[in-house]
Amino acid sequence: MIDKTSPLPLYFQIEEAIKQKIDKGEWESGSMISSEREFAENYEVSRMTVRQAINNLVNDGYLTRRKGKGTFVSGKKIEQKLLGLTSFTEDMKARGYKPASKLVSFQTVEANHQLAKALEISQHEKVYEIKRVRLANEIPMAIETTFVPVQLIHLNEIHIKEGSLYSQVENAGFHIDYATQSLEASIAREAESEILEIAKGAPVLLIQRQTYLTTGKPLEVVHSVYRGDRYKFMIDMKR
Ligand code: 16G
Repeated sequence: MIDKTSPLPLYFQIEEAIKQKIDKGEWESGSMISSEREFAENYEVSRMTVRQAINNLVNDGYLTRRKGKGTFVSGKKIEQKLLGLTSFTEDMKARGYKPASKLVSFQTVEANHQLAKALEISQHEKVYEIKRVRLANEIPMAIETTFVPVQLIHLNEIHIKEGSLYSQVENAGFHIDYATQSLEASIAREAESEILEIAKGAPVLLIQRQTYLTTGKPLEVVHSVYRGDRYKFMIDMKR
């Protein structure tokens, strides 16, 4: 399986061999993989070589390291289409995951210049600032900070904690129309890495969404940090 005469680097060959086992389902998600030492003995390579292959697979999201426990096969990445305007709750339910939120903070703050402009309100007007960790099957997926004008809608903290923002908005009789969204690559800072249970410096996706109601009024400005190892965004294109 490992060909020492091949021009392909050994760590790369090991990486490919492990990927194949995961893709074929021979190694189930959630199962623990052998130790570096065992791999090194099996493949007759150095532990350094094994470590490099495993590091790459962790960075690509195939494997997950849990402190003091070992290295495990990750679940499949969550694929999210960037076509329909959906909520986190809807996205997770559609994939058979149980959505949940950890409410970090729920408060009203004064809009600064930038936020006021985006939400089309006057500066210093009150906005809800909601910080949530979004979970799927109890695994943290993203950190979200949402700003909603207080004058637009009264939000219920308990509902935000236990349910969905979009359902609360729609139950209040508003219709969500469209959103503009940007995605960019970044790395997890220390605080983010702790919340998301990933290594500091691990890849993350920064997403900003601005959502509008059918009345044309902005509903929300959202800054989110998504785990790069668990998320894959899909875009359909047509010529
Ligand atoms: C998604 C949206 C976010 C929205 C939230 C509502 C992205 C990047 N963001 O997470 O803008 O506020 O859904 O979710 O997709 P909820 O209705 O479950 O609270």
